Amino acid sequence: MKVLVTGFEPFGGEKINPSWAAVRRLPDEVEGVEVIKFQLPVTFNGVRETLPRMIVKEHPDAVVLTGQAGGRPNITVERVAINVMDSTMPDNEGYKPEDEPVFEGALTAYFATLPIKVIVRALRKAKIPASISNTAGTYVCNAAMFTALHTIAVSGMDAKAGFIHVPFSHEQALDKPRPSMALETIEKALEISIRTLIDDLNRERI
Ligand code: PCA
Repeated sequence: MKVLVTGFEPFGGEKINPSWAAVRRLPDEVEGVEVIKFQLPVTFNGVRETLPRMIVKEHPDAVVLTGQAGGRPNITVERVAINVMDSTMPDNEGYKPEDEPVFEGALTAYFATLPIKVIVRALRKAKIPASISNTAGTYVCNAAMFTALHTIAVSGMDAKAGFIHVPFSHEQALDKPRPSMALETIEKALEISIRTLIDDLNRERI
């Protein structure tokens, strides 16, 4: 089995993005499952071009996308991606879409196909604050989640996909009064999420 895990490059004037900073430190193999790590650009066009190519090429059993949700105090596992790009903050290419679809003619929304509640329970059992989020926003993270779920749906693949948002790291919060989490904890949270997902896939396939 193979799991594709992505994080994002920095954006919004930050020097790091804790999602990629944590993903790049993950092991290359978890419970005998290959972990492919990939850094995504924070651009609406970049994710819509890169992700479908990666998913079709790697043909993973699951896709775990991660991104920074600055201001959120805990790990949030997203429930839904919507077919909208709407942003007042430009992406890293200066693009600021208003009320545009991620993919013209596609469904209004896709639910995550990861076992989101099982993941949240596993994180909380490990004493890591985590909850379900019912919105991934309308910026690049939502577009990436929508793109992954749409790609899997239209190509008829049997892969699970979803998105995990992580807070600012302590290092990022040094100069601003915002909630933050240790990068080590974020990394541990992602590893637990991947383990939980693999256990779930194994159970389903017995
Ligand atoms: N967070 C942004 C995009 C990239 C990232 O890490 C978001 O939540 O949309």
